[in-house]
Amino acid sequence: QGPGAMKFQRQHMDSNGNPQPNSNYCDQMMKKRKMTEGACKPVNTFVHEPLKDVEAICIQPNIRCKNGQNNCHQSRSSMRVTDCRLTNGSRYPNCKYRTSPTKRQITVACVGNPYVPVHLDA
Ligand code: PAX
Repeated sequence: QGPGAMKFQRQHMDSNGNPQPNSNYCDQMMKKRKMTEGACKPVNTFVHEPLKDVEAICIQPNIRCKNGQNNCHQSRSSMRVTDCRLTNGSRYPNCKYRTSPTKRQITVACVGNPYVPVHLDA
């Protein structure tokens, strides 16, 4: 497994996490998954679905990514996710997040062989 795939899993996968998390979820998870080191990552999404289902998004048709590359793929079904957004007054190293659980289709960028998710595009 390559470094990109491992980073994706660290930053975006929480398969066994409660899809209806409490309001502390993002504060805890952003720290635990090391996205509050050096700076507070402004926005990050966690996906509460099995890893195999997220990896299978890579076999959906290619679409254009926000950066203009064409290695993005959108999930057919909506997925349970939690969006974490840095609050306005939050200042490093005290990273404070708003926790927003929702269901939506997600778009990932995939690379490599095996061809697996490395970036969450939307
Ligand atoms: P990333 O750093 O953007 O990409 P993220 O998804 O966790 O990480 P390394 O070697 O790590 O630098 N890669 C690509 N990136 C973008 N587009 C394509 N097509 C692509 N193909 C490969 C991780 C790695 O993927 C590689 C890229 O070179 C990186 O390699 O989002 C900023 C971050 O916020 C998250 C998603 C991004 O983090 P933005 O503004 O660039 O879209 N994020 C954002 C989120 O989790 N949820 C959200 O709702 C939004 C808006």
